[in-house]
Amino acid sequence: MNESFIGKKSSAAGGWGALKSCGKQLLQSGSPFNGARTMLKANQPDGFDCPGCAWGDPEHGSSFEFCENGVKAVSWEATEKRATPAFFAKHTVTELSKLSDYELELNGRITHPMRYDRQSDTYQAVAWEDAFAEIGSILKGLNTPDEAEFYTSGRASNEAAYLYQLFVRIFGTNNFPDCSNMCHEASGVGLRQAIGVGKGTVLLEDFEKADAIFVLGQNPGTNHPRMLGDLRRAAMRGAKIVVFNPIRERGLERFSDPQDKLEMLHGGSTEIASHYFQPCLGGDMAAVRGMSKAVFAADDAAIAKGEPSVLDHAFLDEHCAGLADYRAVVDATSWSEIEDQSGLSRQEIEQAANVYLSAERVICTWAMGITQHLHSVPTIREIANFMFLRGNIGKPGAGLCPVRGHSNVQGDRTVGINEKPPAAFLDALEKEFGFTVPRKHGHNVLGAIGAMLDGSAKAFIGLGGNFARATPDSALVEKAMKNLKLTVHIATKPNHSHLMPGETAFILPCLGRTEIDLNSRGQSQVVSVEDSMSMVHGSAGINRPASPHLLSEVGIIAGIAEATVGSDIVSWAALADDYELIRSHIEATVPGFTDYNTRLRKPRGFHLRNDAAHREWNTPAGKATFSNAPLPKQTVHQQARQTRPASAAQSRFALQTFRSHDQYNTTVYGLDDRYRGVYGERKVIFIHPDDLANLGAKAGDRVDVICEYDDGIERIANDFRFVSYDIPRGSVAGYYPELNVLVPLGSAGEQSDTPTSKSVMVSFRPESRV
Ligand SMILES: Nc1nc2c(c(=O)[nH]1)N[C@H]1C(S)=C(S)[C@@H](COP(=O)(O)OP(=O)(O)OC[C@H]3O[C@@H](n4cnc5c(=O)[nH]c(N)nc54)[C@H](O)[C@@H]3O)O[C@H]1N2
Ligand SMILES: Nc1nc2c(c(=O)[nH]1)N[C@H]1C(S)=C(S)[C@@H](COP(=O)(O)OP(=O)(O)OC[C@H]3O[C@@H](n4cnc5c(=O)[nH]c(N)nc54)[C@H](O)[C@@H]3O)O[C@H]1N2
Ligand SMILES: [Mo]
Repeated sequence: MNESFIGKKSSAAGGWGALKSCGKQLLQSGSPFNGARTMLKANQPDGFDCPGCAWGDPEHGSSFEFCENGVKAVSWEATEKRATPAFFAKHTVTELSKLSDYELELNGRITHPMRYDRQSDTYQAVAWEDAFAEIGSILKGLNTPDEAEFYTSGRASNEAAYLYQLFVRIFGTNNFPDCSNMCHEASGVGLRQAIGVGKGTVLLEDFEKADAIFVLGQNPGTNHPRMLGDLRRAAMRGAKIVVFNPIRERGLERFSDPQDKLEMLHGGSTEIASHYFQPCLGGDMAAVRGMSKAVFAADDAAIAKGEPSVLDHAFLDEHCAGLADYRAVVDATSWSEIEDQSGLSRQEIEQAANVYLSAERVICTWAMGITQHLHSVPTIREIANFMFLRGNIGKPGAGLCPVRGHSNVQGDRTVGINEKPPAAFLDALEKEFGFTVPRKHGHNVLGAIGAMLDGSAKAFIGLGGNFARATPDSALVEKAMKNLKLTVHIATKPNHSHLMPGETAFILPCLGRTEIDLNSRGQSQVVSVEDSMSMVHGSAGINRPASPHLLSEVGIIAGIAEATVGSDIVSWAALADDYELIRSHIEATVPGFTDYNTRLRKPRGFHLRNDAAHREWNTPAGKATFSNAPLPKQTVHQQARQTRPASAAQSRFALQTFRSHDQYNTTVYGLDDRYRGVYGERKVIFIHPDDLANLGAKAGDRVDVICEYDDGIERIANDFRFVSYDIPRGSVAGYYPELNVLVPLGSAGEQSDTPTSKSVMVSFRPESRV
């Protein structure tokens, strides 16, 4: 047995460890000076938007506004390494398929458009015009436009995304599988029902005013490190930070801000969470309901004593619908049900509720720990219910804040990447461009996979991303992709999806965010993005393109569009040559973009109005609407616990698949997870020491992980190793994408259709090879 991959956890997130890692990353990029110069332009008014995450930028930027993971994302793109035609000629696709995600992307930036040659099993350089012509001719030859799937990953700019949806709708389909289907879909669905808009209601400034911040199902130390700076400032001025996370995440415990010179000099750090609760996987709806129960109880007690109500009756009376029904369902939910499902004690939940009750202004943030479950939509509704009780929405320092993932995933949706587009948007498109817009709803991610599996989908175009690795049931999706007539990937670096070529297959390399995008007049073009706080701002690259043969994403989409639908309705070349024209079309068809081109020139851009933040409710009731759903009958965690195995070794667990500190989704930067004390190994399972003992196993033991989902398909992830960890009993955790083979396609969130990547029932068996 070898436990050498288990090491010391960082004592605090950030600090010198983060700076050291930045230095290492810049050196690895092959051009540390260039890298450092590039970073100084990240999230600055005249620079590019950091492709790392969707956290907002402050009004008064510090001299640098980036983080360790921003450095990783940027130096990964600004690498000197190149995947040239010579590289592709040397390695067959079959050979490349055997590489890990990490090894594959290490080969660097793709330099030429490439076409798959089946005979030699290699990708070979192709002229742009030939690629466009062939793609256009295959798309035109389909029986119906609905046989094509148009995927978007959330890094695409507003301009690229808008042009893409326009092309696809002129072509004739609403098939827009989107990375957000696997991400914050439940937040959009739940919030639209509750408050009439599927986005968060807070601004960055609200974090300076909140008395309490509840952070649910999110690991900002790794995934939104700049958010830690805002949480740290809040903690330092005495705001309470209440965390709900089954895992004790380092960044939520202590943080040393690399941007604070004094803290760095003295080796100090700041405590972030004032309260840290560890619910079982999927137990949050019960935990939040418990807090509401405690709030109602406190209200009853106050009234009995002749004291003022603790609820915000002015808000509830004027702005809310459905309070009585909600109260009834809360009363009907027993404490024992709540304790059993959440895994938290009544005392703990009451303690959290007391923080809520003593705060005038509360923000609630959340991410994938909330959105990737079966009952994510009801959970998000429950969070909204809880926040309504004391009017914590639409006032300074308070509100709902789903923290988005990809840097422009929110913007892509705003400008029309949507398989179920609102009628008003389609009407506007029809009016602006004068064509008949397809009205039939299209495919989301699971819909697209279904169509690929049953053979009704024939073509896949990916605007960025790594579809085959990010989706569930990797093995099935791989087979389905290879059966397609056409696969096209618009990408910066090679990834596994490129290695599942359809009958005809292309990789089309594009400029990255950090690179200068020149038009035919030699002018540098600016794109725009929207962050989690609905701020829209410009982004202009500063580096020389990785290869003279690259086109911008907009240029590539324009090329495919021209070859497929011609230029009668839209002059693609003209739009690709002047992004201001694209923005004028956005202004004419999407609400909120008045004077887009002018306002984009302002240093921090502009804010898209959020009606709910102004207490205007675009819901059917015209009010902020309470839900009254019962708790789920059983979470996967409860089911796992209640299954009685023949022997302890066959016990079942609820598995969540999350991110290590050294990855960006399917892009793996390195093999360490410093904050969790794991080094040089990604195939690990975090498990409670007592569960480990019960299995008769030890830390470091090798196991196969078996999915226990009843659809007759065998799903096994081989050769993982146990890490003993502070995690609730019955819940286990490991990394995505290595564990995606276990996530069943058939298990998707109610109403959100999001794969349930945070609750997969599994068991273990000693690794079969030994
Ligand atoms: N460096 C870096 N930054 C990123 C990304 C990246 O991969 N790397 N990805 C980007 C993207 S696309 C996204 S969507 C975001 C993702 O940001 P996160 O949502 O922070 O990502 P995950 O690693 O999936 O972490 C989920 C967290 O939720 C907790 N959790 C899991 N299940 C539950 C549950 O049932 N209840 C509760 N309360 N907690 C739970 C986990 O323990 C973990 O701390 O980050 C974005 N930023
Ligand atoms: N099991 C499990 N599965 C999950 C998740 C999970 O937590 N657990 N999380 C889900 C979530 S939240 C998300 S958002 C999805 C992510 O799914 P995707 O967005 O599809 O995946 P990424 O890994 O972000 O995409 C990486 C690829 O994007 C390309 N790329 C990078 N920069 C650019 C660029 O500027 N332009 C273009 N055109 N391409 C570029 C590179 O070639 C790189 O290989 O995965 C989901 N899948
Ligand atoms: Mo995401």
